[in-house]
Formats: sequence, structure tokens, C-alpha cells
Amino acid sequence: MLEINGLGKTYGSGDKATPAIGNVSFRIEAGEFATSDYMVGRFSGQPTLVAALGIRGPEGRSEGAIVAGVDLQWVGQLATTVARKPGSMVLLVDDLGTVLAAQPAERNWLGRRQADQPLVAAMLATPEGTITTEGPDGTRRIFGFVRLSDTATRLAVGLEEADVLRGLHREIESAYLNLAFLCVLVLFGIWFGGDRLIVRPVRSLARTAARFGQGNLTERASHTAWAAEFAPLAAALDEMAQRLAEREEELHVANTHLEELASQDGLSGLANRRGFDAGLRTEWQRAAQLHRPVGLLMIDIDHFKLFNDRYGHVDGDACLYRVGEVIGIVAAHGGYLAARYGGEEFAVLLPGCDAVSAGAAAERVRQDVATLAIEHAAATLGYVTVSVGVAMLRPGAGQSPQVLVEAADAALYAAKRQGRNLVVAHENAPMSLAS
Ligand code: GH3
Ligand code: MG
Ligand code: MG
Repeated sequence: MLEINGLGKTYGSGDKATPAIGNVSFRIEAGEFATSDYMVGRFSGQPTLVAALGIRGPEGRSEGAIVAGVDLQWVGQLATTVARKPGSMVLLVDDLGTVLAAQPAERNWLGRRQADQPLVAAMLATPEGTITTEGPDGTRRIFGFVRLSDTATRLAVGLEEADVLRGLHREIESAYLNLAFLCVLVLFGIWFGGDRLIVRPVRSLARTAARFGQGNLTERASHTAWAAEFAPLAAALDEMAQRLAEREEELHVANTHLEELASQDGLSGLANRRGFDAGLRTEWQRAAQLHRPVGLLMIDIDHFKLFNDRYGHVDGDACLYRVGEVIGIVAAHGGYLAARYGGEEFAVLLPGCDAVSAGAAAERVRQDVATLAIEHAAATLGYVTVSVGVAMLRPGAGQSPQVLVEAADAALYAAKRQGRNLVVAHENAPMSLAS
């Protein structure tokens, strides 16, 4: 054990005596190192520490000590450097809680033991840590502290809490602003991308599909350049349009065929009553517009009931067919419309025909049927004949084509009354006909 007597105080390992400025003494073993409390140098007036190291002699006994005064001014300068930030504080305390240095300098703390202060107590309690508390100037700061290695001193650096929080708030605000900007950017991207890449193509395809629906089947969706995702849809639409167009064509052909069938007489192959009525309506209107007459022949087989009774219905049908054939040939020759009006009665519509031509066609029919010489034993002449009524009318305003039919019927009735196998013109038909 080595005792160094200085100015009345003794320091050594385990010695916790309160230091008195100007008085220092150490009691240390050889090889031991000890430091004094904070003092203010008598001559320099600067904060000072005294450090001592026990020296071991050749026989292992304590023989002396190295004692040195440590000028703590550098600590103050270091603190000044660290504490350049406005509102910050640097504090250096020894292991007894004595404030060795403080920046800014706090006279009421400097050189005094402040072990009871929350900050100093925390610095003494653990080798390093943080604490938010009030410093000697009453300002709340966030302190970080650490025990300096190989010494008993602790250094604390504090930043003004309000300042730190202000900075934090600024950073949080800035982070929120960045986030909001990013969100706007992403939303804009989604809107722009969604509109360009999805909404517009879908609308365009919908328009094309709508045009298909309106019957415009010649359009093709694939004529537009589509994104890869929409190309199959466009191709499918085109295929659908193609199929629809084909179906429409088939339907049109079928309808035309049906229309023809619906207007044709199955036995004679001539137009049936429906076809005749439609032709008559059309020709009647055209004649009204062109101010020209329409001619009509009504042809009826004479004594056909007797024919059926004698030769049977099948032969009756065959007779109807042959008579119809003759009428068809005469009509085709003049560009007229021949029809089976009903039963054994035929009609020939003669649009834009003059009286002479109408009379000639009627006579031709009568003669050609007679020339067929179809046996009809029950008839006066012994073969099949027809009677023909001829009418020719110029459509009056609002006049129905039925008047033409009635006129031709009346002429036919007259031919029957006058003995059959005759051509008779209606009284309004201005023509002279052989009877
Ligand atoms: P008229 O000289 O006055 O015309 O005497 P008609 O016997 O020819 O006239 P009527 O009206 O008395 O008889 C018409 C006959 O035509 C009755 C019917 O048996 C026959 N007939 C009508 N349609 C057909 C048919 O499609 N096939 C057959 N075989 N006969 C039919
Ligand atoms: Mg008849
Ligand atoms: Mg008859």
C-alpha cells in the first residue's frame, strides 16, 4: 500500500470520499491507477483531474507513484465543438456524479455533485443509454450518454427535445408528402394505363359489336391494331360476324325460295293465288303511276266437273297441268304473269298491254288448249276447251284492282253463257274479239 499525501484528501480504489478542491491524496497499491475528483487548479483556474499510478520495486513492493495533473480544459473545448448545434448540451461527470464540464457552462452544476439529478443518476446507473429529461438550464433534451473507456467519467450529449421533434415532424411531413405524391402518381398511372390499355379497346370492341348487331357485317375488328390481350377477342368477333354474314346469306336464299314456294302453285308450276294477288297489286300501282291500262284474262275449263266425274281426279289433275302449261307458254311469250287462280280457273295479267295484244293472247290460249285435243267425251266437242273473259282497265284514283278481276269474271261468265269455248271482252274493254 502506498500513501500519497497531497493536500489533506486521500484517494484510492474503493475510496468514495468527497473531494475538496485543492486537497488531494492517494492510497494505492503498486500497479494500481486512480484518479481524483474534479478540481479547479489553484494557479491555472482551469478544471483539473489528478491521476496516480503505483510503481512496483524490484522486490515487488510499492516503491513510488507517478502523479499527474490532467488539464480538463480540452474537455471543455471538445464540448464546445460538439455543442455547436444551437440548443444542444454536452456534460462530463465523474463516477461520483460531479459535473466536470458542461457546455453551455452551467455555473450552478459545474464542479458540484449532481448524483441526485435524473440525468446524472441515469449516467451513473448504466454504462450507456439515453434519457429524455431536463438539464441544468431547465430545458428538456434527449440525452445520449456513455462511460468513456478506461476512465470513470461519463459523457452525455443532449439535443433539445422540441428541436428533435420538430425535425422528426418535418421528416414525417416530408415522408407523408412523398407518399401522397407517390399515390397520386400510381393512381394517375393506373387511370392512364387502365384507360388506354383496357377501357378504350373495350369501348372500341363494343362499338364494333354494336355495328355487327345493326347488321353491318362487312366491318372487321381485326383491321385495327390490338394489344395482344384483345387480339383473340377481335378475332372471335370477326369470326362471329363472318358466321352471321353466312347465316344471313343462307337465310336470304331460304327466304327467297320460301317466298317463291309460297307464291307458286304446286300442280301447274304457275303462280298461285297469293302470287297473282301480289303481282296484280304491283302492276295496278305501276299502271296508276304511268297512266296506262292493265289487262287481265280469266280462263276457266269448260265442263270440268264432268271431266272429273268421267276420267277421275288424277286425270283431272293431268288435264289441269297440260292446260296450265299452254297458258304459261302464251304468257311467257308476251311477258305476262300466268297464275292458277283457283280450281280449274286460270288468270293471265297483262301489264302495259294494248287491247289488240290482250285479245290475241286470249284467243291464242283458247285455240292452243283446243289444239291439245284432250279427250272429253262428256263435252259437246268431245275434247277439253276453255272459255276466256278479257278485261282492260286504267286504274282510277284510289280504285282497287279488284274491279279489274270482277270485270274479267263478268266477261268470263258472259262467255260461258254464250256457249263456252269463247273469248269475250268486258264491255269496258275497247277491243273486237272473235267469238
Ligand atoms: P263450267 O263449264 O261452267 O265451268 O262447268 P264446270 O264443271 O267446269 O264448273 P264447276 O264449277 O261446276 O266444276 C269445277 C270442278 O273442277 C269441280 C272440281 O271437281 C274440279 N276441280 C277443282 N279443282 C280441282 C283440282 O285441283 N283437281 C281436279 N282434278 N279437279 C278439280
Ligand atoms: Mg270454274
Ligand atoms: Mg269450269
